[in-house]
Amino acid sequence: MRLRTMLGCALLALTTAGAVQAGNPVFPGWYADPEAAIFENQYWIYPTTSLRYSEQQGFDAFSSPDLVHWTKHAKVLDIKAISWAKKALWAPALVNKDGKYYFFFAANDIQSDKELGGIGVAVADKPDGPFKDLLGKPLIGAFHNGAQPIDQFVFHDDDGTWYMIYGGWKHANIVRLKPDFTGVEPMADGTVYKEITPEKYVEGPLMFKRNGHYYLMWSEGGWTGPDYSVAYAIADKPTGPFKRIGKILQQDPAIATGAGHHSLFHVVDDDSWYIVYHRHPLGDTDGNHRQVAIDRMVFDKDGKILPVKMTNEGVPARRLR
Ligand code: FUB
Repeated sequence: MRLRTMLGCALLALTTAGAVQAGNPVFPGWYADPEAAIFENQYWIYPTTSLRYSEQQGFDAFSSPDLVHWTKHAKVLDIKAISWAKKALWAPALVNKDGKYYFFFAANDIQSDKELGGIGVAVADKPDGPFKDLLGKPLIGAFHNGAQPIDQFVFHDDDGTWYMIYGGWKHANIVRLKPDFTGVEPMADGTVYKEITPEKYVEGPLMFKRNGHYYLMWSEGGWTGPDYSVAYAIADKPTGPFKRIGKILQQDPAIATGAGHHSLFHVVDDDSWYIVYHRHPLGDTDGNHRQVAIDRMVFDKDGKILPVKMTNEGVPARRLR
């Protein structure tokens, strides 16, 4: 049995053992594509506002000291700060570099190279903004290898290289970012936009490195429906080749549907991993009714990711040291 209570912004759950848990969804509201980041000893989540495209006019952020108590930071990036953006602000990707916070986003949902839009980048001095457009134009404003310029993820390799993995419309590219994030530059073999699309890939890529191996994760299926899900592959290089291993997150008829477009918290103290993702409430067929949830992600002894068990309880309180 669990008791639910509203405390501040967070919907909390008390287990019979008395432990405080987040409860899923972790904060109220329709939000999607959550980006998880750890900044200034706090957990941060930067989601897409899951509204009609014309109403997606800014990004809120959420911070927490313990994965349970969340504080909302409204409109940390406002569309008014991006002269070329009109609608469809999607899928944040955040990094901290040299004391500045960089907020990569997609805007305008462009359908061809004739339209203005794509992936942009904004910068701020603090994780809660206010973020200002860095370039005054898209960083990637055209289709390459068939990939719609959306759903960017920024990966910092341990050799110091900054990569961006991105792409909608069933194509994923990897690019090497200039160190000041003002553009892209060729990789060692001269390629600028390298396609790394794995089997069944749709959108929402993410990369991390663990024990010397590069993991590529992505979403499959359609984001408005119940079959949206997350799969992964492992390679020896960030540029692949990536051979699909299988799904690790998908709908559960007892919990929620359409679980996908995720990111990860990695707590290095004890090498624990949390998957932050969006999902639809059971029985709700409105494609924009997406909510952010957190559950544990676990590896087996061989480094394979075990299937994620979605929960209503969420995860126990976990402070950063
Ligand atoms: O939220 C807008 C779009 O929905 C994202 O860019 C896709 O990945 C899907 O989650």
